[in-house]
Amino acid sequence: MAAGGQSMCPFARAMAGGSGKMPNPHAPLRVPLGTLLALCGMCALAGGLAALAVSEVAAGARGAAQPPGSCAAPPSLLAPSEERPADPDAFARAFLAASGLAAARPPLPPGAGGEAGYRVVPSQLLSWRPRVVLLPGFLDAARCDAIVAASASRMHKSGVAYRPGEAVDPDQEARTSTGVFMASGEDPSGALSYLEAKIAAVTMLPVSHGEEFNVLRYTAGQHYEAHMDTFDPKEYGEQPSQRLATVITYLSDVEEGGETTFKLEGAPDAAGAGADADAAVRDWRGCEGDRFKVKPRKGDAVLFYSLAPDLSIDARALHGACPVAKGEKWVAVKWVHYREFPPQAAAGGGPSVGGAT
Ligand SMILES: O=C(O)CCC(=O)C(=O)O
Repeated sequence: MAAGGQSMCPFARAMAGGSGKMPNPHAPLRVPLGTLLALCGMCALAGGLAALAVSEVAAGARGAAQPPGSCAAPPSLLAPSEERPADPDAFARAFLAASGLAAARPPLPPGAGGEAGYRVVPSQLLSWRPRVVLLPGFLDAARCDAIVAASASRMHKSGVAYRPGEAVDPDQEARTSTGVFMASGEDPSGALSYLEAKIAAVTMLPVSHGEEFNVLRYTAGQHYEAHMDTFDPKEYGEQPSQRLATVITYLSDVEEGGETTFKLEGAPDAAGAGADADAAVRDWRGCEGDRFKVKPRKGDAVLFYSLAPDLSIDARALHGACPVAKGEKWVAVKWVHYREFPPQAAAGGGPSVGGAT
């Protein structure tokens, strides 16, 4: 029992060094992350979320906290009918309050442009080859719906990028979705601006490096063949910048199909080849077999990097959208460059990339 006769949450006990003392905010934090996550699970917060990256508490979280160490049932964080976080920000606040983390390790005074509190973004590292991270419950359902509503009347056939000299094919079948490019300010609900800021915070790539959102809708049978988000200078000519990271936010569930597939995932080298002959792509469109796929779930986001840390193209980032078998799929795609977008004249040229993939 803790000092006041109140039984302590196992999480809080660990934070206090296992002695049952209340946490000392100045004591070094000795809890390994794995233990922290396991104990957090005991406080019934994380539900089915696979892993946790800690980085936010909204300032309001501090006021809303249960006493650190108390293990009262947290507010329900999963919408029961949908089994997803009803509100990612409420999830973050409740996690921080119930865990005692903010009390044990109060946020430090931020620097210029920093945030006053912690940010909590659950994440699952899906792959290193290429680097792919799942962000479950990244966007709440209401904001997903608002983005769909803001874009629905503006959709037109999606385009693809052409190599210099290649003829534009208005009947191309490589990408059969409809879509629209939207600046965040074009969404009157503010949901796109919220999403844009959250993507920037998580990737640590500034908003100024991102293209406009490409909101896409796939109906049954529609797909996007495997492609790269980068523009290989050998095929497309010299580029002033490249898409470094892509964040695909799923705005709807899909009854069947519609997965984002990475056809060279796991290939041992960044050229996409290597020892595994099976890794070679023979079928650019198909999604059969046990290739690595990310299932669309409303509100989840998947972040992947198309460039290696040395900014060379990682061919393993080749990806596509499997045909929707049943239902409808909506996504908001954000491409983020290693230079500001559009690239400034001083950075070596005009905007010859972007607009379509
Ligand atoms: O819809 C998807 O899952 C992938 C979309 C995509 O790869 C793209 O638009 O570049």
